[in-house]
Amino acid sequence: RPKVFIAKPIPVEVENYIARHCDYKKWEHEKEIPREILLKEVADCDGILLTGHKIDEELLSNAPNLKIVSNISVGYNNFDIAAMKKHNVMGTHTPYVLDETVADLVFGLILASARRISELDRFVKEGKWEAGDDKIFFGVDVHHATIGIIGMGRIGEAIAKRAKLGFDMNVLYYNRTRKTAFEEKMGVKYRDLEALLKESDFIVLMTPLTKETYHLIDYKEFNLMKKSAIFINASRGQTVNEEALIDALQNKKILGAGLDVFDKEPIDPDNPLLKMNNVVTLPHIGSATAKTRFDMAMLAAKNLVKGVLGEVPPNLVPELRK
Ligand code: 8YV
Repeated sequence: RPKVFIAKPIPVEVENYIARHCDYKKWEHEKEIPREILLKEVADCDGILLTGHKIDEELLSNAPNLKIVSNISVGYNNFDIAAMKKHNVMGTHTPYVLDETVADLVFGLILASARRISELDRFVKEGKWEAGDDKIFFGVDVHHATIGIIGMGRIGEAIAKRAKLGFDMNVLYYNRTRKTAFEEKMGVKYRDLEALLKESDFIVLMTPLTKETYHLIDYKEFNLMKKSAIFINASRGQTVNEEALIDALQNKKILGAGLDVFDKEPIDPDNPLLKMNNVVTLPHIGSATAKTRFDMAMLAAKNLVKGVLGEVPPNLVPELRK
């Protein structure tokens, strides 16, 4: 039977599925597995199930039997694709099952930022609410505003649908490739990045992290945004230059931000973003509902089992398809 290593806790049903096909060992603790232990555990494995751990030359040359790394996540910027090709190791991710859940969270960030929900929740709980002029609570409208979505993949489309059908927004998008069928179906409009940044009230970054999208949003891009713009990121922290974001917020180049992801996660407690009332911060919870995380783990397990049995798994990442 193939040998696999499960590098993070998963639901028991998913573990039972793996047990039907493989011998396995697992990391059972909530705290992340230390790198040295991971390296040791995978040395004789045919497959690994994990989320976000770096898959690089060091790990791959340490695991000569490895056939597949199955990521429980849609993003796979933890894969060194060149090294995986060299070692002939397959890599899979979990598309589709989290799209709607992440899109919901993006709208949570949009609403929380625009209507200052987190800030005013703290205000009420701190006993500061007094009768009188309530102008101090004013926010900005989401409905009918212009939203610019950068990265019109599966999740981008789910956000666009909510924006259009739920909030009657003017929806702009920027993407590597134009999606004309989706434009026609949903009434969304393509813009180049510069035009999108200039026109949008809400700018949503929803692109995978690649060499091309690293620091896609930098000083120059923040300078193009409206002073009233709200910036939302639920993709990866490194798609934006965090120093430029902090500068834009400190110097009032934009109105606010809603952030689920950061340059360094967990974020340093002394990061200036944590001191700003106009910034909503979340601990990378885009896909974090029990159902969606279950579906992601099960999909990843199915990919893993296919891979260790020598078959082509359904969600092989595009860069590793033959
Ligand atoms: C993570 C994500 O997988 O899917 C992704 O790309 O960023 C998340 O869903 C999640 O943080 C796993 O714990």
